[in-house]
Amino acid sequence: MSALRRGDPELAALLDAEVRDQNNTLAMVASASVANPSVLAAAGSALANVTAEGYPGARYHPGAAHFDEVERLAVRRARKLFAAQYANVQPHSCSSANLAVLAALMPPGGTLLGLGLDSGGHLTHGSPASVTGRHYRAVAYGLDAAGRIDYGQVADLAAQHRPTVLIAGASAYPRTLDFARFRAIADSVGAYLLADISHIAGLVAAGEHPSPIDHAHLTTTSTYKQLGGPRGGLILSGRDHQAPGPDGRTPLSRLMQRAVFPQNQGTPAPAAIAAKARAFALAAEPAFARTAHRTVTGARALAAELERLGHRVLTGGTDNHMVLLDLRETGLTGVVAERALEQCGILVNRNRIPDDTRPPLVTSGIRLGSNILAQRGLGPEHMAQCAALLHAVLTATTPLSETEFRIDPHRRAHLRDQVHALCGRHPLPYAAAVPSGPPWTGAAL
Ligand code: DSN
Repeated sequence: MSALRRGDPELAALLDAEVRDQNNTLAMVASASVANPSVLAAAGSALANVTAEGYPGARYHPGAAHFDEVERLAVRRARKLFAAQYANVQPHSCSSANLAVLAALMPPGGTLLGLGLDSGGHLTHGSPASVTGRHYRAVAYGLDAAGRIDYGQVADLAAQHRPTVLIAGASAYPRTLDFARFRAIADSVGAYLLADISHIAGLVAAGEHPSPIDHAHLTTTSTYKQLGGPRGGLILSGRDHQAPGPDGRTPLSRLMQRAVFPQNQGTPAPAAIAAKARAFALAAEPAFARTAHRTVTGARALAAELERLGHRVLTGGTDNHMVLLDLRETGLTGVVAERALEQCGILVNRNRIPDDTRPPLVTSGIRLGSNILAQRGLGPEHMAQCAALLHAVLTATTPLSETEFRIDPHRRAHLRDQVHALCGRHPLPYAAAVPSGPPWTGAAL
């Protein structure tokens, strides 16, 4: 950063402002976590200068001796962290990992069964907006009346459609996933089970959520949502790593090696792989487990407090880090709530709720997450204050349309000061390294 500040002050000022804003903003985006400075250092290291396709010991370029060792280290650490038999650390994201897995297991036109996007599924689980919904015959399962995954429906749809791949995983689902039950359904129709744990990987690593590794044939995850790692993805496999692929012969682990490179990606990102190695080591430390516990207990307390304040919490609570709010009774849309909160220094994201009639850019709900709160040291004992701030902003917001609103400027400034003060008492680990600069003004002001 010193070199950047000297050589390109314009860019450096923007990056320093980003750190200051992150530090002074209460980020509750459920799909985000904060990377340790040592992870950021690895991600910005000179390994980024290495171009080397292939795998350790079998590259298509010279000069990869250190990268080979780094990739082996990342694989070893990933396997140990998740008690897996197989790991591929090269996917550039979990979406890339999912596309690689699906392409390896199914020809175009094959059938996959995944949680519908409107029920909290992910784009790559068969949404029509993704190639997974266009290249495959995607069937969606959904939720029951209580907002929980309807396992009976999953079993019925599996029996009816005989999918090649069943996906267990979600982007907006606050309850525990029953991987054993998913596997029993997959086995009943001879399907492969893919577990996408992008949102809960940190909880799985820390033992705060049951692990899918030995239930699913393959498990995928992103490395930044909850692991505090770099932008990137990971493929894992447990007891089924040598189970045969669709040809009846090739072990799944070998299939995955080819699926990532050369079938779906070219050159890996060596510095990102180094950063993954660092993040996996940190995630194995006791401090990470303590943070994961705080993440879950904090989310539970936040959900309870928001309910007490009269908000409608989907499923009535949470088992993980995520709290979903149905805003329909408040008169606010998801986008209005998101923008009003951002103006007061709180980051959450708009989210569709089951049977939402509003489009994805508007929505009738918001999704909150406790990952970064817990990383700042904010646990259950702080959630009454966090919920009060959320409540104060939402009740101070007057909707003018589905996308426009008004908040009294004095009230907004007062709330922003309160958020700022809370953040100041619980700073992010790297914030002190950044020179002071103009005070935070709020991105949407
Ligand atoms: N999948 C998106 C989310 O859940 O927010 C971004 O990673």
